Amino acid sequence: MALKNKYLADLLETVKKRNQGEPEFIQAVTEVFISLEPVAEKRPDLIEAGVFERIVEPERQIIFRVPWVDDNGVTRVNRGFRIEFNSAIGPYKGGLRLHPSVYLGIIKFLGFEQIFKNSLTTLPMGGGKGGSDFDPKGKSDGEVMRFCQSFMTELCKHIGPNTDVPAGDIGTGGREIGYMFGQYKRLRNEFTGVLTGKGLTFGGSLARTEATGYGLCYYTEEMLKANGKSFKGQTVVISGSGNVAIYATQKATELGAKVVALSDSNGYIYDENGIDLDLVKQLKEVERKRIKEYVNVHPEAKYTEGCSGIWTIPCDIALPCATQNEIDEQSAKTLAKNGCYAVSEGANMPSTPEAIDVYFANNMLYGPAKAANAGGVAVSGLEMSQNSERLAWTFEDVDGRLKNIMKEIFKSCDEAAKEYGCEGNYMAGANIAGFLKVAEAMKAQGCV
Ligand code: NDP
Ligand code: 2IT
Repeated sequence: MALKNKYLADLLETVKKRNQGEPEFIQAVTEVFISLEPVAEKRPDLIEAGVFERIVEPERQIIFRVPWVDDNGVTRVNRGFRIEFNSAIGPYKGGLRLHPSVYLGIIKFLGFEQIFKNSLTTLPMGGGKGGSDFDPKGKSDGEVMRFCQSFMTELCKHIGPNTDVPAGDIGTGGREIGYMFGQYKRLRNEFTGVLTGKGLTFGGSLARTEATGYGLCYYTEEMLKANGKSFKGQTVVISGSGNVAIYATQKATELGAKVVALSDSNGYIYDENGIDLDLVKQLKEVERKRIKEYVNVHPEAKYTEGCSGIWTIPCDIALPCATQNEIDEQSAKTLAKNGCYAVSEGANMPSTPEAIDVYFANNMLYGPAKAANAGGVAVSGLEMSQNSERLAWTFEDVDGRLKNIMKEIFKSCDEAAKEYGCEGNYMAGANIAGFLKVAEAMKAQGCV
């Protein structure tokens, strides 16, 4: 799909020139600009205030060396990033990704999307993202700790509970957040809510671990309900087997669905009886093993090498919860051909633009990442509230608030889509609703 609005088309050319070699970032900006065409037509005041030009340029980009010593005494060097993208509606907020594929373009696409996602949560959080090309896989706890301490030694100069509040993402879970929090506290001599996703004994929120997966299912259930459907009795395929995938499996099952597949970057398992989630939790959360080990306990299930094959499994609903661009045009066509009628995104930008075109061409329901996976950062926002008032809320309280927030997010997407003439296109609705709040704040605060 090409941009028809000349102003946005010209600006996109500038963005492309300025950010060469960062295809994921260009992909994210292009999608948002296409959605914002009716806004640019209706709101010349936002163009006059330079909001579109400013929102595609990070407020600050921090890139740093992360040296650490491995278990053999050898010095290793990784690259650390923190992109402080937009602080119009609150302190920068967003996760830290630790994965060998991390480079500037990945962190910028994630930070850019975080602006709109955080705006949709209704909570006061700006957009940011960070991470490193460090690979925690196969490293000892000691190596991970030394990396995290070195990473935080630089990062602590740039973050703070009212400035920038990082959290987890791929490769960054409770263990990593714990090591980073300990180092921040030691260096700054401050016990503050500077990170979210903390352990429950030192300021973490109940239900943060579950929040992204649960929130994805709450959002998806709202979308299904609005279209006369529900999870009940449906067959669901979920990619990944990390934090988001595990708790999406749990909630989808609770809501009456049967989840039949999970994956990791090596391959996927298919269990037609429904996934044994206790086993997956033991393998992934406790033993840090590969998903293929599942078939050692359940020989009736099938393991297949290669992760993209998971989309050939017939299902009613697909929940991609692994990584960016994991569903391409061909996989989307296969899903549609096999009768899948809804795709809702736990991962960030898991569908290529061509895949999204296939969803719309086949009248599938499409829950876009910025809205559908916002439950994680929403509960991070609730963790910040609890830290500020030095109180801890119950699981039921946090989960109840999460459910309401996901309902509100769906409503915002639905209403914005209707108001701007694209009813049922929740991607456009999410981009428009998320953008407008930030844009009003940027305009009101002047040219900063
Ligand atoms: P985890 O590290 O817990 O799990 C990631 C899962 O995705 C693993 O199963 C991993 O397999 C798989 N995966 C990662 N990279 C690739 C790849 N290049 N190809 C195939 N599979 C891959 O991360 P999360 O569950 O936290 O994150 C999953 C997705 O959800 C990400 O897109 C993240 O940005 C997004 N997200 C996370 C939130 C959170 O709160 N954690 C909030 C909102 C979105 P393997 O073990 O083989 O690497
Ligand atoms: O992509 C995301 O929204 C996250 N990784 C969670 C961010 C957060 O600050 O909790």
